[in-house]
Amino acid sequence: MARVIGHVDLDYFYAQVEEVENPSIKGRPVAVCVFSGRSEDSGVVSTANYKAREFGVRSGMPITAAKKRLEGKDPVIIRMDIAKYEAVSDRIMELVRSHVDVIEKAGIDEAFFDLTNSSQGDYKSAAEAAKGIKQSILDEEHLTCSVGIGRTKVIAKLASDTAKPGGLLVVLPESTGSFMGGLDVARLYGVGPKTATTLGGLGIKTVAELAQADVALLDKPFGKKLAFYLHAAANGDDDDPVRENQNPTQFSRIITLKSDTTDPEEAMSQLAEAEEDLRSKLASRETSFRTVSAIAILTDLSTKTRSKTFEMPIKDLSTVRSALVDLFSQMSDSTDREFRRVGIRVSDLSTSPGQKSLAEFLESP
Ligand code: TTP
Ligand code: CA
Repeated sequence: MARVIGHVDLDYFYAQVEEVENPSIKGRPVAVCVFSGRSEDSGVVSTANYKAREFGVRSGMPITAAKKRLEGKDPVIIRMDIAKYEAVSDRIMELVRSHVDVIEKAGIDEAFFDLTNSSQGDYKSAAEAAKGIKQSILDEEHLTCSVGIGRTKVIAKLASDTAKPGGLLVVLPESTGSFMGGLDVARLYGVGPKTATTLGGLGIKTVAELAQADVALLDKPFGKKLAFYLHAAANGDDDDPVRENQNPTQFSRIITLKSDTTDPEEAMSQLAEAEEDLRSKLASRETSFRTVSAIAILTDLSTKTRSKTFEMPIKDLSTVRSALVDLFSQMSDSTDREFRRVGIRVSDLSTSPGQKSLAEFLESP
């Protein structure tokens, strides 16, 4: 049976999350920036929405350069808030997980997935599943993404890149050669600028040229392992499987409150479903945590977190509910603003079956 591999990648991720949170900025050029704090505008652009890209703003560009390009264009310059994007990322990964056989997170806004079993190798049914993924990310998070499907990770990633922004591209196994052949080798997954330059030196510029190259020719500059991978990748034959990420470092859930509040108890009561979700996730993986954090996104959209670390690993989230209420109280005491969204994060994870929960530990003689 042909393998059916997918790749999903969110469009202009950090900037799109900011647009969703504040729709009034849509249509204006948006740059999400990391301010280094050295001087007022020192730092770089993390990402920009497509409107800002039209004016030449790119990831990695100094903030001063981006501001110059956006002068008079009614720009929105936003401070990067990684905790917020991580929380959205976690929710999206869980959403995708519910549609696929296996998922491998490959970055904050991208993942590979395997649909071989559930589609029985049928690309039509895989295309329907991909549409379902796109639609549920749009319904639940109001975010657009690009999805690619093919028989390897390399093909799937190339397909999602090609479909960007907002598209879906299914590369049938029999169309692999015609899809990939003409592309620049630099677009292959795992080929960075250095590898591309070395390949160029060997007269190899397109994927088709790499596919037809003698592997022995590639051995010398790249070593056997990379040479083999490059050749197989160009032929659409690499067999790298989609692997579940074994060791997540944290789990979190964030919700939007029905109305803004400063009341910690109210925040916790609206978090009940999210808390249950986290609790069952920890239980199903036999995972304990040592640190619990309360997350609040305030009415000015700033994100605050407060954490507490315990000496013993905790198995059951419900035993730390009062600690969470305390953390939310400390946050509401430290600001005049109300909570707009709230969340819970558990981290310092450990997995060892048979571990005692805090309650069991306290009750044991
Ligand atoms: P990308 O997927 O590379 O970019 P993107 O999602 O902003 O845009 P595209 O529509 O082209 O996919 O990166 C994902 C996020 O990672 C991005 O939103 C911000 C962050 N990032 C940085 O912080 N610095 C960088 O140099 C790059 C490339 C990305
Ligand atoms: Ca992206």
